[in-house]
Amino acid sequence: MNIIQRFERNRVGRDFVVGDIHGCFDLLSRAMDTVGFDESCDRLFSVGDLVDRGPSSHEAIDWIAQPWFHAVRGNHEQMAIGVAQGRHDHDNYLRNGGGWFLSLGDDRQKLVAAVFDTLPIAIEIDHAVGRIGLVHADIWGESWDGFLRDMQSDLSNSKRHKLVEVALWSRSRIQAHQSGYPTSSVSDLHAMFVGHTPVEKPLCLGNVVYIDTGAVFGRSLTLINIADCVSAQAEAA
Ligand SMILES: [Mn+2]
Repeated sequence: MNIIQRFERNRVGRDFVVGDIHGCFDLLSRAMDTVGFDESCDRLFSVGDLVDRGPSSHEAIDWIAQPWFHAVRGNHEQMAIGVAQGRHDHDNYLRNGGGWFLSLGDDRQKLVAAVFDTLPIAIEIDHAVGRIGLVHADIWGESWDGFLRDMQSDLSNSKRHKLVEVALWSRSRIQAHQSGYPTSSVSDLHAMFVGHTPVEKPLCLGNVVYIDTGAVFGRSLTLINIADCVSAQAEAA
């Protein structure tokens, strides 16, 4: 399993981050047109959950193949991998919008799952605003470097499984916020972008930015130029 993929600073173009796509690639294309996305120099980073529920999940592997498109793994990609490996319940995946995947032949399922299996748990970007982290749901603990160190250390399978569960499924931080508890920032990063839990508009909890604005539920797809997240944080502070 690929834990972390690191990117050097983009000195020629812009870096964007997009919320959970869930098969709404038509919305993504339109959002990219709006910002004048330039495939020759700009980069697009995704917080995962490219597939399920929406109309065009089958396009995901074509997007992943683009040299300017980089995604972390979401729990929905993980479910597809689990189905192809005989570890995840079909009915459960069907209820979660995986019908498009379940209707593929065995060979095609294995091929698509192998592509999803290349997606890292975390992405780190060196950006002019500072160090940027992406993970689908959250990290364990309050240190980015500590979490990555733990993930890459010599762990038992069950301990690693727990850390992956947090990265792909956790809602603890936002639920604590919704219950009125104070939230803290993640150290070692300027900002950490996450998806997974739909919010009405991008929400900053400390330096953790929630950007799944429910595109597949008829709300909006959030596409952010990372250079603008200096002001986003200032507004939230
Ligand atoms: Mn998710």
